[in-house]
Amino acid sequence: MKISKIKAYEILASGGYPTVEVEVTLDNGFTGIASVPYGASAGSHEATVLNDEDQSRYGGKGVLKAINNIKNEIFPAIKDLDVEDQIGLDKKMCELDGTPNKARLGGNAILAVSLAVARAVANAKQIPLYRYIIDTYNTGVDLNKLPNPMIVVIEGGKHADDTTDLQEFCISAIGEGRVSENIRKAIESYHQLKKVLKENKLSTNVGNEGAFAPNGIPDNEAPFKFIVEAIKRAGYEPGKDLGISIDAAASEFYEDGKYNLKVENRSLTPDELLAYYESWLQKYPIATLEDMFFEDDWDSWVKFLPIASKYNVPHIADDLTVTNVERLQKAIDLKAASAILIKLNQIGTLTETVQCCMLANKNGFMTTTSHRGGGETNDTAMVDVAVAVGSRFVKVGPTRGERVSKYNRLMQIESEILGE
Ligand code: 2PG
Ligand code: MG
Repeated sequence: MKISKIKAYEILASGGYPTVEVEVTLDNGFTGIASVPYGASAGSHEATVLNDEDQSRYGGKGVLKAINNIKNEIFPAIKDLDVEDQIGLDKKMCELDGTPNKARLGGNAILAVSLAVARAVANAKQIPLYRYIIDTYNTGVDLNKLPNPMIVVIEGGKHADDTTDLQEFCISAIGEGRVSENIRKAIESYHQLKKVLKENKLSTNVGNEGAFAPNGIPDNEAPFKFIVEAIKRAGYEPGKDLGISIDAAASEFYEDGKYNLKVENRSLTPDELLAYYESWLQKYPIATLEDMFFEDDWDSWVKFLPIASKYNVPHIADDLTVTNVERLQKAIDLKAASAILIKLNQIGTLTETVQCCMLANKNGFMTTTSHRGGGETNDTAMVDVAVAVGSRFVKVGPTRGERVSKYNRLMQIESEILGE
């Protein structure tokens, strides 16, 4: 099978700026469509999102350069390749780009093609995308254990104004049972959270990811209390059925060796912040922690891991590792983290994403596959990847079409696997 045609064009992502969508047609007539998201609090080591920088269109955020790169460079370079060799095809695009972070052709251009090709081949074989990924990379996953929801319910940081310094507070399903039931439990708790916030005279407007962004919140600790209350009111047991996951996205409030907690009007040293975090671990049913320190503050990551581990809580690396096997290997060697967040567009090809997950699995690092906060699309490939590599969680917001499409895909996969 070879590619006979590639269409590439701009579509709008949920943040209101354009992103790349690609439709690949194979010589047997089968097609695959894919689009890519972008982050709001993107790590500095991520693959490049190539924007036009033409101020006359979308404030410089158009993606026509990336689209032209697909048409004029990528398509000619891959059109004679065997599309069933996804690994070779992704490698070819990386070589063609020639930079360590896909800065020349754009990570957005390369990833859209990588995923659209995989979809087209899966369609040609008449198998679901997750099945194609399992077969292509021999992931050896146990499909009896599907990823559980990690639902963002309160957001702050770069995702919303005048609320917590920490970027995300999530409800994670930690009990056994069907994924669709676990989604229900977490979402019912989210509905209760709305009432709890209102009773506390806090706004229930939502942020980038469809989670509540309560203005006037007193400190970064308050969300824990509200979420515990919400889980109980929904009729579930905090710490048993559902736990709390947080993503500090600490790079966003780090400056010159200090962590500035604006909402609390204080600036903490890494050691003071670490002690603050430990007090939360003692008090609240925390399921996972993510990016609790700045993306290059390796010392604090290393110091913090034994503390998180003492409470059996995985510390997930996101901006620290950016779905990149080299940075993941460093985190493994230094014992800086115990889990990794997976975002396809941080690295820019399907193959590199799956290879990163395989390295994580081999080293006992739990994976959580995640949406993006800046602009998401209705593409659900991240869920198929999560299923195919055996991620423990998928992290996605609770409302808005581009978010619920991910949970809906997960429930569809569950139903398909159960033969319903
Ligand atoms: C994160 C993500 C997703 P962004 O930090 O985990 O929630 O945010 O896409 O803005 O980097
Ligand atoms: Mg993060």
